[in-house]
Amino acid sequence: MARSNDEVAALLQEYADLISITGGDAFKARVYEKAARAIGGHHADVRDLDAKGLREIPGVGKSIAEKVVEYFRTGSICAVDELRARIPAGVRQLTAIPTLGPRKALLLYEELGISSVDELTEAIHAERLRDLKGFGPRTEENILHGIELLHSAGDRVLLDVAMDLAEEITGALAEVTGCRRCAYAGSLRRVRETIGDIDILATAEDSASLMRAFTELPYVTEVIAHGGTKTSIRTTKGLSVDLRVVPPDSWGAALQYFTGSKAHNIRTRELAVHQGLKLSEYGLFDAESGEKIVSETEEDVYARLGLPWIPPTLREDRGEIEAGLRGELPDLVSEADIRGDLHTHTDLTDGLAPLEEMVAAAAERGYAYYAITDHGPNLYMQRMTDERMLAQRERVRELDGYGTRGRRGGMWLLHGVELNIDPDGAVDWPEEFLVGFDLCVASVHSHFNQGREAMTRRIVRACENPYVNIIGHPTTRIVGKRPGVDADLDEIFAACARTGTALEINAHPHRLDLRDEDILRARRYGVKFAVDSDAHAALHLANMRYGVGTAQRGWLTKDDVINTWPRTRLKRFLSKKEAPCSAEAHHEEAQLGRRGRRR
Ligand code: DGT
Ligand code: CA
Ligand code: CA
Ligand code: ZN
Repeated sequence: MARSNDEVAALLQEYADLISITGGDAFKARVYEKAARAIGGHHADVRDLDAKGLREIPGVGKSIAEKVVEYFRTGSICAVDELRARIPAGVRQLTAIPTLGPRKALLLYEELGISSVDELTEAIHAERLRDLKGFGPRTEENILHGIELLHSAGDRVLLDVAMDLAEEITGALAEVTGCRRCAYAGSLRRVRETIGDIDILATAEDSASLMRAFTELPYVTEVIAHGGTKTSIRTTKGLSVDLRVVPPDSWGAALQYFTGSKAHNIRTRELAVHQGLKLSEYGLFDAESGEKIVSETEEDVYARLGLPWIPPTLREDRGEIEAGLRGELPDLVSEADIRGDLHTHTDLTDGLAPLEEMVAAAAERGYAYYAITDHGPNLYMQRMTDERMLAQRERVRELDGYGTRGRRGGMWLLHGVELNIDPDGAVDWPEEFLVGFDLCVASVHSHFNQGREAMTRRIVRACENPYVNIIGHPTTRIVGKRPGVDADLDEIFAACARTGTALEINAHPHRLDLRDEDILRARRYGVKFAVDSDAHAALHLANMRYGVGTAQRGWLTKDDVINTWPRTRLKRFLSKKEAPCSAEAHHEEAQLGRRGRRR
């Protein structure tokens, strides 16, 4: 894992933002933005590269390479510091509002002297923005919404940021002499989309050495509390981490308690009371005698409560207790069930890696099939043409069966596309051209603010296209940054079920779209799902785990997720839409399914 790549990427992105805010060269800002993405997605740790090695990364030129080297030598980049100094802190605070661009932020500062989010809220309510060029009532509404998002995101961080840190910490603590067990709990173990703080649990002979090692980790910026059973630190990412050390015979009870959620715990505690037990962070006890009951594993704890072990991703008090008591917990899809990835990019459009590299990385993950879905021509700046797409198809066909040696059959490569759903619901190519693809993902990439009815119609129409197999990142939300589109999701779910179109669960930690609550709803319509990485670099294929976690939070089983299916079943799913009178054929298949095949 290359944490330094993320650091450098964040710094270059900030530089790009600063260039925009200061009214600098827009082209230059884009160059830095692109380099930030390339470095963030680069497979090797950039800390280990010299200027020459850095320049081999696509989009990284001489001056960027020098800045990166400077960063590792001195801990900062002079040019970034200079621009930082030119921007009042208040303006930078304004740009944290997801729906407010850098230019507007600067304008607000220069014209109205607004230099904080609170001042901006006040100014909007006092209608002081009305006289500014480019600020209509619509903009005001957008900004207010952005402020709301900013506040609701609070200090929470994205799932992958917390996961990387937690794995590093548990890895380091497991090395400390005397550490017997060490694991992360809390919202992270439940795979929530954002994480407030990391909760780590350990058992050890001697808690003192573990606690000391914890406070001495290199990325600790502050020790908030230091004790024998609980220590809290803050890290360079601003994220806090709690470490609790418990006796080995309380491990199960403690892990259950600190995994939460709080709502789930309240229910399990009620069950305990009914059994004459007491369940707390200190362990499981007999309520009458106060005697501690050995609870080395979570299975022990749940069994004492009359429940099967409940997967952490279900522990939100959304019916899992009732289902457990009835013995009807879903057999959740797991990462090991995933046989392939159906939405990925290459450097033919905005991906960073060439086709061969992506395919090799997919084979490395043991996939049985893999779809390449670069953008169609309607997405601006992607420069896609029929010829380029067909040339890519040739190369995909040549690679089909990749990795045959030493393995049965090799990998089935699907040549697909990510189509752009235009404001009317039409897509990039006519049917004659679409028929040549093995699979079509279709996604909304622009015009996010259409009205509810138009947006619903737009997506439903895409579902009705006989060549569209998957709706990519269906709501287009960006976690903590952009709300999902306003559409009648129920109508879309029904359309997906009716037309045999799968809904994507985009696994990128910035997206996680559909999100858990939407999945729970969609599932009731009998919709099928595709959990996809939407990888733009080989490294991103590993984001699959976050998509699977989200699918689990939506209670999905293998049968619900098309990319767990064997090839033949997937092939049938992808082709049946194209059959004439597909709706009827569909209906017929459903009937047959119910009655069993007669022949
Ligand atoms: P976060 O950190 O906001 O992302 O969410 P969590 O779920 O990790 O919450 P956190 O860190 O405050 O606490 C970790 C777990 O400890 C939580 O999931 C359940 C348990 N817990 C904390 N406070 C309470 C409480 O007041 N009652 C009960 N029953 N459990 C609690
Ligand atoms: Ca937590
Ligand atoms: Ca906590
Ligand atoms: Zn994509």
